[in-house]
Amino acid sequence: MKSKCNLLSCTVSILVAASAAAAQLPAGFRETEIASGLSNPTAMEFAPDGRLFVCEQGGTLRVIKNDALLPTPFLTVTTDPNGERGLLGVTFDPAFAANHWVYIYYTVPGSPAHNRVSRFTANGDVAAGGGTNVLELNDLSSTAFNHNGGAIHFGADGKLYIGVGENATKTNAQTLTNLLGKILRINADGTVPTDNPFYNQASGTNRAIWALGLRNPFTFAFQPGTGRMFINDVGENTWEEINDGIAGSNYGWPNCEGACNNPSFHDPIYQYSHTNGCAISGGAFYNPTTMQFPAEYIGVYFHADLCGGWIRILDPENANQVSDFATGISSPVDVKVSDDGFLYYLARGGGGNVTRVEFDNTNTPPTVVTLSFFTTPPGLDLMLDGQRRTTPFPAQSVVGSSHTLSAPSSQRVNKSNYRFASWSDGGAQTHTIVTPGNDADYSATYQTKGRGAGAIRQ
Ligand SMILES: [Ca+2]
Repeated sequence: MKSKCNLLSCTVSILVAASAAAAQLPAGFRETEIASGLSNPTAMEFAPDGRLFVCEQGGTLRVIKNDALLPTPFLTVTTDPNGERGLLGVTFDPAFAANHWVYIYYTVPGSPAHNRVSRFTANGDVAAGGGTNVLELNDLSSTAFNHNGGAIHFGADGKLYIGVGENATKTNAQTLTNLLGKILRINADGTVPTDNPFYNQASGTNRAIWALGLRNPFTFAFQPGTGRMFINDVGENTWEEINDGIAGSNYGWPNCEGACNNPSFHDPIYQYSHTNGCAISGGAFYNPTTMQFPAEYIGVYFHADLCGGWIRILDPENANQVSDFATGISSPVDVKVSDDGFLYYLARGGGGNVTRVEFDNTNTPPTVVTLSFFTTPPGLDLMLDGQRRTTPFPAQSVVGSSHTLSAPSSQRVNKSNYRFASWSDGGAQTHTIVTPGNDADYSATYQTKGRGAGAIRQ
């Protein structure tokens, strides 16, 4: 599918046929739908306090608190929701706990319309008062409603980074005279840091340009701990890109889509073709405060594709190798990892929902059963894994594990001599048992030897 089908508007047709069927996940993982009925959701972000904020394209910012979608929006802005425009991004000030500042990216309606970053102050679960405009972006085309970007996140340097699309005018991506087709970097108050890479080449607001040559950086992410940045750039006809976010980089659009081996441009660290999807649409590193997934997931980069309906993982520690994670998701637009170690995905299809993926570690510990060992007559000894023990005795054992069980040939107890005769399970005198799924008994029958009726003569 070609992405001339726009990033968000393309999903309208998908949405019609969508159902909220569960995703297919790797063994050991399960998922739970946390919220549904979200209207054309576009992006989500966790507040430092664990609440999950979700943007609806039409201008409402919703709050999911304690696994419940609150009926009252955090805020509603008047926006232009045509095509890929609308409320497209949300993030939280690094000092949110103290200042309660929430930032959004949305399209201000008008002739022409333009995109804006605005800051609101939280009062509990709703915004108190109106917004403070932090950054006004360039006027948008009156005919092209696509390629708006919209992702906003704070870097480890405390600066606000903003992904801006080229609004379907390809040349925008290569000029330092506007903010379109770029990653921007600003201070939280909207001023431009003087150490920005093009500060001395660009003028005015364009000094906010931090990287260029992008088509539609709809999503990007910072890795907790390292501060490393991955930028997802939505391609046109062939390639979806994951790019290493490096100050001053030119990522090549429109001179190239995907890798082009031109030293003027930074090639993507990974690209996939449109045989696998149509638009890369969400990124999150798995570096939570509390690990919930198995150790091999530490540091991987979850990313999704809108039309492919999948989430895959890229492993930066393993040569950027990519492997499957989830499939069967109806138009995923964002993925996030919570501090407590769960993966959340935001799906535009299926009526608009947020789903949490958990690793089902309750089934992971090996199952233990009790094996009980007896002799007839009771009180004789047996050898379990080389240790001689007097019957009867129990032993805890992991299902499926092996043990060596042996009955001494002859034993003398209370002045009587006994000789091994048989095992209850039919095994040889020394044999291997594999622990079954349930508690089990093993009994050795001995016969007396020497004098007495029924004794075996030596
Ligand atoms: Ca590129």
